[in-house]
Amino acid sequence: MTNLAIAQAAEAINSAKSIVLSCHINPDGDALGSMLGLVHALKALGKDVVPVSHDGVPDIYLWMPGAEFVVRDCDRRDFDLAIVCDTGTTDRIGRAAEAIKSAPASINIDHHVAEGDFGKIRIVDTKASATGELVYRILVEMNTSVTKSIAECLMCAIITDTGSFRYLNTTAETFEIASHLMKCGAVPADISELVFENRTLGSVKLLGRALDSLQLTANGKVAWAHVTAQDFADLDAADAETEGIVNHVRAVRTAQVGVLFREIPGKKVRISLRSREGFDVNKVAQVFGGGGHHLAAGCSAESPLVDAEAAVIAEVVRHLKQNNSTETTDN
Ligand SMILES: [Mn+2]
Repeated sequence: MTNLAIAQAAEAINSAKSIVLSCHINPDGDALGSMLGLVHALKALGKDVVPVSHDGVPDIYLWMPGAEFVVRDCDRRDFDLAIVCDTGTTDRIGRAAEAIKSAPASINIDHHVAEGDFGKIRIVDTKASATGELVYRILVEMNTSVTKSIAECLMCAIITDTGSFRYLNTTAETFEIASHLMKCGAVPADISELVFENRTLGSVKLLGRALDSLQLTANGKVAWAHVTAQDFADLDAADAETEGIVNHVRAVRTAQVGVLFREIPGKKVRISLRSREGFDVNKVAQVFGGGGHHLAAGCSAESPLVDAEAAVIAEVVRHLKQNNSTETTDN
């Protein structure tokens, strides 16, 4: 990504009258925060703006300023410009795809590793901690005044994707941007509480079930756990309520990789992978048709839970062995 692309994006936004925006399915704080941060800026410019999220706005993000503008579907095909946040492919935006594809101009704003090639203008930087950082850079280019609403949306994007500034993707620039957002009215403590300490009872109990199932393999280097369809039924909980559980799995001292399996009714298994520096979980996720980042990735499998577990853990162990043999050769 270049400064030229940012200038082109600002130009495309300035010349468009109607703009459709979208983000990936099962949206997280970064997907929604970056999309809504833009929405506020575009509305202030008098643009006709429609943000579309296939899965709407999950409960824990409903406080976000502008959440009320988000629609789950859009029949219009008359937009001048389409903007997709936090994914590079229209395969991951669900029902928004047709409206997005119909616009003559398009911008992709993303930080995922090689996730597609959507967008005539591509603001893609895998070193950005969050898509929200890239949105911030565009707003600066546009001389947008960062209102409290914009600041809260972008702060939420950064807080969620950096695990509250703890993950390796956090850079000096992340703090510089966050510092400015705070001066513009976003309070990180409030946002953290709204996002991380705002769990349903079912969600906290699911954490208990998952941790109870935790197992170690490969001399403790791989920690893995699951939530079964029975757990979801017993606790009347949904898959969205498993968010963040995988981080507890990886927290085991010896674990280089943490994996959480969720058995979704209908025989589908969703898998989240987290690693420490030195192990690229994106490579494992890609083997199963998924993707993400080096330290955080996901995929799914259409097989019974035990089979999905066996296949994914075997692949993780295989990559672990490969890593170790590369290290030995390098020495
Ligand atoms: Mn993101």
